[in-house]
Amino acid sequence: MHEVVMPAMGMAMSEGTLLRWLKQPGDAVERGEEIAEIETDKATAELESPAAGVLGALLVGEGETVPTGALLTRVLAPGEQENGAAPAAAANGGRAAVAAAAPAAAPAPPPVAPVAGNGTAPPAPPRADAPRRATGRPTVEAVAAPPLDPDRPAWEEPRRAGRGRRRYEVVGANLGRPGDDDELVALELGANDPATVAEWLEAMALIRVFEERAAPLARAGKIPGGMHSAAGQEAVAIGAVRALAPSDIVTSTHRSHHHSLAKGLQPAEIMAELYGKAGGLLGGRAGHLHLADFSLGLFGSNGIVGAGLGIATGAAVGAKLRGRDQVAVGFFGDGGANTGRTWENVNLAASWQLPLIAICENNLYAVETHLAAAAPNTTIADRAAGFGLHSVQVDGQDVVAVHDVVAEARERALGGGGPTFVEALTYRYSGHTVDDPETYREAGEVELWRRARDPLLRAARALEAAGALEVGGLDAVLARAEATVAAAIEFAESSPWPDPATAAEGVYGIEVNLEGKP
Ligand SMILES: Cc1ncc(C[n+]2csc(CCOP(=O)(O)OP(=O)(O)O)c2C)c(N)n1
Repeated sequence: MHEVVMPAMGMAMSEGTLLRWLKQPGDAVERGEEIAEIETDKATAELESPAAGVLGALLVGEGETVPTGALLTRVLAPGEQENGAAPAAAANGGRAAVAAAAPAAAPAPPPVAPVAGNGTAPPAPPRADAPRRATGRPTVEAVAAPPLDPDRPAWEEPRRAGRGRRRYEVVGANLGRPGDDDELVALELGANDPATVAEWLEAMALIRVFEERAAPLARAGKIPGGMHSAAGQEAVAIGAVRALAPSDIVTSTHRSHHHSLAKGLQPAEIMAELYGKAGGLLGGRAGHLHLADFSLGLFGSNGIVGAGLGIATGAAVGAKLRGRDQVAVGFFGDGGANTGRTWENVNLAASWQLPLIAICENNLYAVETHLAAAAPNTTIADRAAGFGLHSVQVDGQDVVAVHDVVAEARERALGGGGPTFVEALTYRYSGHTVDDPETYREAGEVELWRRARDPLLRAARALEAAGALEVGGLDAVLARAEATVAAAIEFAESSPWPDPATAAEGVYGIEVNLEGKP
């Protein structure tokens, strides 16, 4: 017989909480197999069986805090009885055993909920009687992996998040991939003023029209160097940036127009920049991979996947060292979330409690690779939670939900509560670039998202219901955006080409003698 006690995981640890039993009395266990989750004031950990055998009575209930050294259960040899052991109540200072040793008397297993993730319903709300974690983080909830359906491609199957625990917050309804019969659902305005949300709709419409009018110009070669359209992802950019102060820092990705427009760049200066014209934001030298305006707090789009988050982390270090009321937001994609540097930054931000908001736009694809083909745990917010920072999975097609999550994250950061990780479930309507033949998506997939999840339609529907937009008023909103984008294209067309004599200007940080003369 082997006794399992609450371990002392540090010199200062005097007690620990038993969060959840992973095994029940009578269950066969292997040596090293996890039998319970425990929590100290510093960490959550799995408790392993000290030997192979059969689990005895559970002497401590879920959610109970006991001193280190307190007997939790025993591992018995097959056929061995617990009768000869010291009475459990005496061993634990009068606490009664919580379950009998016989399997028939074991408590019913906790209810299961579907795992949250793309393509499934969000987990059921936490059980009312579930133990609260001492740290105030989200309640631990049991989830179960659904059975795999051999007739469906592997990547369509939602994956189990973590080890059956939900360590992140879920915000918003209608998350992830729509079902075939899903209908569009208006978003909830919550405490937000309808007039404010109406402005967000105008801003999202501008992004949509900008992308849709720029795409054929890129295909026609007017915009050189390709183009990554963010059509479909407008709510992530507008929801997030509208929750920031103008002085907050934003870093973008290769898919950069929505972030840049949200942060205040003008459509005409972006369009002329994409054309490579002198009237562009950076004189036609930057293109869409280097859109930056430090005066707006836009610290650049970036051609290196995942690199923008590092710049945002640096900005967050700067804000903290200077004691500024400022946060930094780093956007990246699900592909970016599969790079090591992303997690180095998340870990650093969590360790140093930086005012960083890391926003992963999970649009399901990195070029042609579906997320599930690249990572077994497709719930990126769950991965992030393992780094010990507040992590949220939000409906990225709901501008209000994104706004509210980022506003709360900003408040948390400025209050000294450290960084937040946000996984926004979204979708790109275009291919990876606008020239992408898109052979990797199922027929009808894009239409399904447009019909059932479109962020503009969902906002418009809510505003109509609130009386802040006349029924069918989205057409007028889009018409205004069309006029603005048409003027931007006209500006880009009529802008001169950069003077070749200025080609080296702005390229070097120090003066360089290009002619090689002394
Ligand atoms: C470090 C690095 N690796 C690979 C690439 C090539 N590349 C450009 S975009 C991209 C996919 C990025 O996917 P994701 O981060 O999900 O963003 P999305 O394109 O979906 O917005 C890749 C692999 C790159 N630019 N940088």
